[in-house]
Amino acid sequence: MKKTLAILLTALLMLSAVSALADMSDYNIVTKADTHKVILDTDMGYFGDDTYALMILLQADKAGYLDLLGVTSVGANTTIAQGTTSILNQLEALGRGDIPVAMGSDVPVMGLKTETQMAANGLKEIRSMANVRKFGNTISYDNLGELKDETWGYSSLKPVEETAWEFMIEQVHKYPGQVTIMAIGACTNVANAIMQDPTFAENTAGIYYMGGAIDVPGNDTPCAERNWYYDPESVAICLNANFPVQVVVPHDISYHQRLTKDILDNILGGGETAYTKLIREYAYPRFEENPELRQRLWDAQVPGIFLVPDFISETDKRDIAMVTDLCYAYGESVAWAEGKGPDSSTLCTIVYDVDGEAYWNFVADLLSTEF
Ligand SMILES: [Ca+2]
Repeated sequence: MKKTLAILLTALLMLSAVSALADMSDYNIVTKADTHKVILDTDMGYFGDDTYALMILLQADKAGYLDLLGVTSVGANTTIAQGTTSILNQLEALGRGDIPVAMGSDVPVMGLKTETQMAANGLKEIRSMANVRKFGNTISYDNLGELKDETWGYSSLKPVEETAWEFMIEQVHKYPGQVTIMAIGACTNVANAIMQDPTFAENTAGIYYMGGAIDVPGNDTPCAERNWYYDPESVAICLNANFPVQVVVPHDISYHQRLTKDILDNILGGGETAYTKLIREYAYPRFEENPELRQRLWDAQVPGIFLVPDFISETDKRDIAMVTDLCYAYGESVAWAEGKGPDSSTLCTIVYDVDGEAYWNFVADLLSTEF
């Protein structure tokens, strides 16, 4: 009798596992781990859009949809020290200490502009720039001083010895033609990789950026979006490098894609996983307190359109160039119709929007499934 019950229970468990996976088979996932490797280059915080991008990649890695080779920290929204700590803490909380973390740079390739230079051109000094200027090398990922996040503290995980760009170069040559860089912070690390190794870009599978403001005003200045404003020269270096593919998810997408309580309810309504547990603990309370909250999303769309390009609802090819002259337009991504840009511009695929409902149903299924 006991044996029959055990068989029955096993059969039921298998059935539920199959049905969980069957949900995923509804999606047209075009990538697989054998051939699609990813490095996430991120200005990570806690439960901003970078966290969702990381979670999607970790689960896609676990499911065999792609191979997440590592996560690298870069400037833009945060300092390297803070960003590295955030990556390590969240990887540890999600039980993914197996993913290598490499530290990059929060100092733009041409250095930070001086306060005088910025003021003279009406340019805004954002908080992370001020923090890099103020704290510089006095902080590290395991000693953040007054920038320490008291809720999270420090992780027991450690970054690897290599710099972010050394890690990128090494991995790209290990898997030529297979590694996609997802640059969801400033482009400093990627530019450093390009400058250190002239064959770097051509040996990748391509680059997906979150950056630039195409048909909308910037969010740091009227001209410039945060990630690309932080280090415009690095963006120019990347755009001019010979990546086989350049895909841009610009600031424009955040006008359409917002995280809502309904979306989180949908994610939390599925099976319980390390991901849903963390979301319930750290993300959900803000939405419970204010059910009308609509959190802007930028980076969170990047991994999903890589896995399932069918989610893309509005796209275009444009010639893009970056303004690096020190003037009011510093950091502006200028875009022309295909073939109409100057010689120094680069043809990029722009993703303005996704089918949000399908996208977040996918994320809910992905994050609430045990793979
Ligand atoms: Ca980011």
